[in-house]
Amino acid sequence: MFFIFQVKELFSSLGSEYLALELDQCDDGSIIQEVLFEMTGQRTVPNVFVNKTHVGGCDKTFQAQRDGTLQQLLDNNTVSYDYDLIVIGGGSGGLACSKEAASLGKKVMVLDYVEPTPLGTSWGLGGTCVNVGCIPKKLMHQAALLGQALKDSRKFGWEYEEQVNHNWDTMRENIQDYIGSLNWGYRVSLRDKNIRYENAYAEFVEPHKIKATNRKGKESFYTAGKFVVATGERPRYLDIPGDKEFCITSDDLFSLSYCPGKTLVVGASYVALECAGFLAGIGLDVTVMVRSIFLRGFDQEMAEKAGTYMETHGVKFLKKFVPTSVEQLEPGTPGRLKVIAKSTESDQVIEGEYNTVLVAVGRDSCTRKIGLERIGVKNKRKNGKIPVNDEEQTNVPYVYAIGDILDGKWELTPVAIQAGRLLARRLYGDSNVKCDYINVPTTVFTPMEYGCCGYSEEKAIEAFGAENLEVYHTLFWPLEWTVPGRDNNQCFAKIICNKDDYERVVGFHVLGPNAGEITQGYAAAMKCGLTKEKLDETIGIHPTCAEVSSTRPFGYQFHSNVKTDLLGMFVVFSVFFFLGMKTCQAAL
Ligand code: FAD
Ligand code: NA7
Repeated sequence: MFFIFQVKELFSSLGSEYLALELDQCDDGSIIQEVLFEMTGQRTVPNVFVNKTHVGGCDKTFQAQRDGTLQQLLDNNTVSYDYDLIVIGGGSGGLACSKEAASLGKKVMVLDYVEPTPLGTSWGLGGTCVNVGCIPKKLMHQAALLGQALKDSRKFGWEYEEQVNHNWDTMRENIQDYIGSLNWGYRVSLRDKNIRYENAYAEFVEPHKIKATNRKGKESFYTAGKFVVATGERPRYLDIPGDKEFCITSDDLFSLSYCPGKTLVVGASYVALECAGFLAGIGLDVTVMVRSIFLRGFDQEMAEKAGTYMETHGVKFLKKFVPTSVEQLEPGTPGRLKVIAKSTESDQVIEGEYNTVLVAVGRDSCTRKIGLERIGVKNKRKNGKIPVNDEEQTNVPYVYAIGDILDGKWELTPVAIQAGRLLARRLYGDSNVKCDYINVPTTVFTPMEYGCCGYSEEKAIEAFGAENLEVYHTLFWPLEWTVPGRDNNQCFAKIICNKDDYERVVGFHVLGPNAGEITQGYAAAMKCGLTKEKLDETIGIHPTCAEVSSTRPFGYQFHSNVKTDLLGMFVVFSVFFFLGMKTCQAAL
């Protein structure tokens, strides 16, 4: 009975209709059993047929499900679908997957719909990265870097009399124009590939079928053999009085029609720190309210240094506080807001006045209102994330998921793109290459950029044990910073090596200018199995920051004066002796 139950459960979860003939309840059950034995050589139940093809008992049915043949048999049903593939979500992952599937000759539809923020902000095709993520963020970071470059330029001989000011409207308009051109480009590329694009909200209504509701509320229904869910995430709110009425999120910031003025940023992860960094960089008065630590999940030594650099460069921090209410004192663009916050460690209550409050306290997966439960796709109750196997397949075999909504995977554009492309190639090409989620590089674009690949020191200790790790680190001074006299001994790099495995580099971390450009190269080397020895053998490019680990081995400092070198080394050595887990091969 248990096996029969299991098989029924399987077909239910696949959303497949089935007919169950209970032999013990049929008058001629024993005759049918004999006929089945003659036909299939199997007398036991369940005895499963799909579209007239014999599959077998419970084990064989589950085996067929695992190797995909069950799905093929189900797909061979005479049912014909409107599309081979429907992709829900036209962001980084969804666009990459749909374009690849179309290139492989499939009939594809993409649906993308942006629900406006509580303040009414909306945007075009392309998803988070292009509209309200990586692209505007990096461009505004660049605006801040240019401000710093202006300051440096006098030391390089540039003379100018006029007072230099930053104009928010000019920056926003030019960035939004560029984004508009990208939105247009995506639409054109979908059309060029004969992909049907609908600007409509999609939800599953029954197996293999979605409802699409457009901006005017018009409903249409479409079916497909396979579905890819790539609906991404949206900013979370604080759930305190006044947050949705008066606060903005990153979804509003980049197209804000006025300069935000004196700003409170709530949250301390990368979205929060990056936004705080560039707002301060363009000259605004910025405070960050930090509940506990900087950059949860990242290497904490690096995170602390990135935060400290911000602190010494004009960003204020309210540490160990959380807001409890936001009240409007005066409407306007910007208006005036009063924020009340309480300490996480004592009864202390504080209040402050700001023009803008930017909430960056995490993001929620857009998976709760898309009818997953109607077709049996499981998602995590806590965060809505969708668990998938190593082929991005959900528990319902014809439904796949990619990008930010995946459980336990990286929330990064290149990861979503890679997963989407490879998935389409596996489904419709003859590839079996899976997305490799290990050693994914990333960069936090704080004023001092932080690039990393592989394990943080904390995670490496958990994975390998402190006694099996060698951690090399160095402070460095970019050549370009010397003449303008910018901070010495602030840029920092470290590598974490597994002593048990030929000192293989399992973690790379760098804090300094162009950290993203540097980290990308190290990521490739780590993919090839980089070891400390190979790193030492590699000749650097001089004078660059990337040579930090090559021209001089880790533990050395360069372009710095002896006094601060010694001080830096003393600090490093103190940490080493205190914690008893780091090795620094220092020499001058
Ligand atoms: P998304 O790009 O979010 O696309 C999902 C799309 O689906 C959206 O357009 C959404 O509106 C739509 N949608 C949702 N539900 C439905 C539905 N039911 N029907 C139709 N359409 C729907 N990553 C980096 O790699 N580098 C960075 O520097 C970086 N910076 C970032 C900065 C910020 C401020 C933020 C918020 C994110 C940043 N990211 C960065 C992360 C990156 O943007 C995401 O990892 C990436 O966009 C995820 O792609 P996706 O395809 O999973 O989802
Ligand atoms: P994260 O990485 O989920 O971080 C959330 C941050 O917000 C973190 O610093 C939290 O502090 C803080 N937080 C969470 N809730 C609160 C409340 N109630 N009050 C104050 N502070 C709070 O979110 P991000 O938005 O930065 O990034 C999410 C992803 O989006 C990221 O991976 C990118 O790919 C894009 P904590 O450390 O928990 O104390």
